[in-house]
Amino acid sequence: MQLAPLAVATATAPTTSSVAFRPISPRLADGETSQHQRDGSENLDKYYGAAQGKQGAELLRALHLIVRTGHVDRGYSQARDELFGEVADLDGDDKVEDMFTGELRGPITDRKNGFDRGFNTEHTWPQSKGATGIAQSDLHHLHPANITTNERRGSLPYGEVVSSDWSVGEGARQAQRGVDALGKTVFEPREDIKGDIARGLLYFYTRYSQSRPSDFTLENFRHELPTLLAWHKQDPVTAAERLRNDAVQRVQGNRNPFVDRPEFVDQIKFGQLELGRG
Ligand SMILES: [Ca+2]
Ligand SMILES: [Ca+2]
Repeated sequence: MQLAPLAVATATAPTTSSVAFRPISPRLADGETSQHQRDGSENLDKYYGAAQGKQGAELLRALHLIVRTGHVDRGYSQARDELFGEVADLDGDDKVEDMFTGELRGPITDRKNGFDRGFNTEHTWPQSKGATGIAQSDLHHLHPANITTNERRGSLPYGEVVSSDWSVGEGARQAQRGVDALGKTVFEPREDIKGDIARGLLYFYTRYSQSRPSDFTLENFRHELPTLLAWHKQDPVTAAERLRNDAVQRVQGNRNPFVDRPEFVDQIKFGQLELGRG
């Protein structure tokens, strides 16, 4: 089903901006729980109130309005500093993981010393495929990454490699490039990040597929979607991912619904959506 034009739905935008998320310490103490756990479900029930009882494209549109409400563009430089200094270092030990293999490096406290230690910022939805403007600095789909590995990924779709031509790391922490079962060149990261990537990309589609930043294309997403739905199940949401969602919300003012409510993925029925042009 085709989504209704955004302008129609805007008039009935939910009042999600009135839901206050209590700011918490940027550095979490040992054993400190996420806001999700600490506040119970009441705040999240309010945040997702307009999505209640909806399914399919209707649910997708409700979530689009929810996640764009209150979303502030901090700018790309500031966003990357927040990424390296806080969002990717919630335990505050100044060590940051390469998203692709889980390799830890430090001390890293901002994008500059991250770069000095060989890490830059991976856009899981590539900049060349539409991560531009506010989407370029949207932390829900950004992760610190080893610069060399990130170059190998380039703007390839994510997928399951069946025949590899390049790899780094071992076992469950291996990242590799190669062809998938359909013969397309894809990039496969370590196991533990697969669900995180899936939820980030499903968020990106929900957030931007109607507003369509410049260069926006569904070229990768169309190919990735079946894999992302599998990865979402295979690597379910962890406490660390919920903490990250809280941290991103503190920085830019919106949340990833698929981290808070993993069941939304099934309820939207992504596989049955008409993804639209591009
Ligand atoms: Ca850390
Ligand atoms: Ca994970």
